[in-house]
Amino acid sequence: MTDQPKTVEYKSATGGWGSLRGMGQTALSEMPTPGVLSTLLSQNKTGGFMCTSCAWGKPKHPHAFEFCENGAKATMWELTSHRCTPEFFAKHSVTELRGWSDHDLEHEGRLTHPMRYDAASDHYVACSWDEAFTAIGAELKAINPKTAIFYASGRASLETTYLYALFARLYGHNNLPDSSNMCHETTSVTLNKLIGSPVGTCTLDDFEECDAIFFFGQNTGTNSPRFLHPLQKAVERGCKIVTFNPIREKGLIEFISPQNPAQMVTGKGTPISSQYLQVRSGGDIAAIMGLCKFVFAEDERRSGTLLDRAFIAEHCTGFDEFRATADATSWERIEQESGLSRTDIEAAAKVYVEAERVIGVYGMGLTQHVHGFENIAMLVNLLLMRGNIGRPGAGICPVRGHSNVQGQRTVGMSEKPDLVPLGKFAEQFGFDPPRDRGMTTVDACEGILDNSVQAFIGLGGNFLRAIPDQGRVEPAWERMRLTVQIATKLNRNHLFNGKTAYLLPCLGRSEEDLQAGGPQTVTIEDSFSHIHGSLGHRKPASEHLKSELAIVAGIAMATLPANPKVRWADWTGDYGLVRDLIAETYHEQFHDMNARMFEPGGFYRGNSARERIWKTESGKAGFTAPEMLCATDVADAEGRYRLVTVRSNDQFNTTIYGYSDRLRGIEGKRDVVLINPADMARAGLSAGQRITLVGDAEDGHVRRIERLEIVPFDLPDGTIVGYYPELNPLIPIQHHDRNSKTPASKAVPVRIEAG
Ligand SMILES: Nc1nc2c(c(=O)[nH]1)N[C@H]1C(S)=C(S)[C@@H](COP(=O)(O)OP(=O)(O)OC[C@H]3O[C@@H](n4cnc5c(=O)[nH]c(N)nc54)[C@H](O)[C@@H]3O)O[C@H]1N2
Ligand SMILES: Nc1nc2c(c(=O)[nH]1)N[C@H]1C(S)=C(S)[C@@H](COP(=O)(O)OP(=O)(O)OC[C@H]3O[C@@H](n4cnc5c(=O)[nH]c(N)nc54)[C@H](O)[C@@H]3O)O[C@H]1N2
Ligand SMILES: [Mo]
Repeated sequence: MTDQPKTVEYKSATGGWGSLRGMGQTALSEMPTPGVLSTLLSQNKTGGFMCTSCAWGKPKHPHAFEFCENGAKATMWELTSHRCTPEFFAKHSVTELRGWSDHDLEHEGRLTHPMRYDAASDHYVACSWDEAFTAIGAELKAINPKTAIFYASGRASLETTYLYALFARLYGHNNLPDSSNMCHETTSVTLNKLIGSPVGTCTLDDFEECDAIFFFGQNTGTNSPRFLHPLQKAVERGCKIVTFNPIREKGLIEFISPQNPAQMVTGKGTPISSQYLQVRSGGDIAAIMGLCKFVFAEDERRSGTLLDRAFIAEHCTGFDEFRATADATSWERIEQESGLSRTDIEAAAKVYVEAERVIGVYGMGLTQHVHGFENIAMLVNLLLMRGNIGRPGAGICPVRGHSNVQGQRTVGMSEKPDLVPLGKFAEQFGFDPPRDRGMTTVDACEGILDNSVQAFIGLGGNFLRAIPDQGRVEPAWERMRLTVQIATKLNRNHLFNGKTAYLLPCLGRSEEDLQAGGPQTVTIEDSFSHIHGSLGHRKPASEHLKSELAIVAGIAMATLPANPKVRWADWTGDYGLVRDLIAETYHEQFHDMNARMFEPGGFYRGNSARERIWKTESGKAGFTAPEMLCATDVADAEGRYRLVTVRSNDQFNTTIYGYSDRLRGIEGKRDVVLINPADMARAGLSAGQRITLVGDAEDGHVRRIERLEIVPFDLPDGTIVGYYPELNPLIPIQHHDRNSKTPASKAVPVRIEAG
């Protein structure tokens, strides 16, 4: 082959001066209000406010700067000096704003007034809070509660979320999907079934004791950069990190700590992964099967001393079936499905075998697949073989997304009634909660498409932009009777409105929340089940804002009949009363919540699986014998690619801070498709060429995105990459994890057409 195009990449390490420049660019663009530095210095520290970016743990002994490039961007984005006012909405019609990019919409700044959508003029107009609450209450009273969706994007506090879910149940439904339904719901369902805990078993301390970390499909450098510090420390004390990811993500290759002057000056960072395996998207079941096969073989060679047989006998079910499946799986198929060589997989497995304590880390690369359940189940298998769950320095560690997404599920934000203490709610609030299963995100989309959903309330987020099959759901959205969005900034979802529609502006977490009882604290739960108090100190962006809790209470009061046990006004005045309610409902985990919420490092609500108490049906931890080796159910075919949708280093989900994906070497654009040079040659494509991506699900729906630029990139054959949310219209709604219904945003079947 002649003249293969050079693949694009970032030449420096993660962190370093690049990350400081990244923060500087956001500061220039947002011109944050004065005092932002002191806010940043209190970020993620006891008595300060908890970052609204990712859910990574907050250590007991924080760094001077306990924030990262992307946490700083999130804070500056919230504390922008730009304002999106009624005058702005008078100038621009809603239809006109649909032509704006995600970045430009949010860049208008903080929403300042409650707004009502006026269909006659196609403009948002300012209204009073009273008007909004009364109109929303009247609409909710007029419809069947089972046709309403109460969505939450995982930021709102434990207090607000607890009341929001209570409101839904008092009103009459369990339709409580949250962003977790597009994210780690695969984790909640899989881990709950297999180890009896819907969340990970590790805490931050485990990273100080582990000998090896196996990393699957989580982009640390961009999505949880504070995790780079414990990883760096682990490597420095000899821990081995083995990574499985189709993309060579910079953060997992080399890190320069901005807190380390020597590294900053020399530009020499710490190598992170000792081995990096570029698995095909959807190839992890096969790859982990290969790891397990090697462990079995090695166990035989060592006369049965390698597996933790005592642990397996006492604590596990399904081992023999799993072993039989592993034995029956050929290396040939493993190599074909994973795209990795047996030699490389065996070298990785040697690290597992030599390590006394192993942690398995993962993110969206495992959860967002049609067989996401089996992806995670295979990682559980690998860990269980040597008793790597439920002892110090070992465990399973899903890296959560939104800063309180895990906590929202903990305090009742769930469509699955069996996961919620409904009996306790009944007793505390004197009512009969609905017991039927509510809608997930996918169910909600289907209900909007078939017109059975009448109302949608969004407690934050950008639902319509984050879901799959956006091109189909957008036109159906406007058939709803009522849509309500509680938000800090304008986004695309706000431009699609039901017959009655309100946009309600709320305080951000960094802002002072002053209520009748004085300034209020809120709480959040991090990825490690630690609960932290968060106190905002900044002056609110507008005097017309209300807190999320006050908005939820306002709508609830306008909707529900009076009930002496349900004291919305008192709760709004003093969030401590809500924490007392949480402590009463979830006594074991949240007792004395008010007293404990400012414990350094947060208070731990515990995890039974960590103690090897398995709250599963069998009372044991489960091995799984997967029926397939490939995490997608769309067969390979000539010209069909597996599209992976990912985040850049310059976005938080649908919030696009800017157009610099520095860590992948892509600057100034997001309308790209990354593809490897060999695939380019086979398809006759050249760098810079504009192509069309076409959905290839063969379900009768046309899905196309035009004018995407081809960028040569180091990737496995057949795996191509593009950005979320721009490519969401290509994802079929039925392309979701079979067990949890988490949309499969990875390994989406597509074809490439010229032009
Ligand atoms: N700055 C910033 N931080 C964030 C977010 C953000 O948008 N910006 N979002 C937050 C949220 S809500 C979430 S859920 C998390 C998401 O954080 P991640 O879990 O890191 O999610 P993605 O950005 O989707 O990246 C998925 C990774 O999986 C890899 N991958 C894709 N397919 C496969 C596969 O089949 N197998 C394997 N092994 N790997 C695969 C991709 O190459 C990529 O590195 O981050 C949170 N933190
Ligand atoms: N193709 C593809 N699709 C995906 C994913 C993917 O990897 N690929 N990832 C999925 C994942 S993991 C997730 S979590 C979802 C994310 O889906 P969402 O959580 O729904 O989306 P966000 O982009 O986080 O929401 C951004 C909006 O939240 C509002 N907001 C910001 N701060 C606050 C606040 O403090 N309070 C309130 N009330 N509002 C606030 C702002 O108006 C902002 O525009 O997307 C999913 N969709
Ligand atoms: Mo997420």
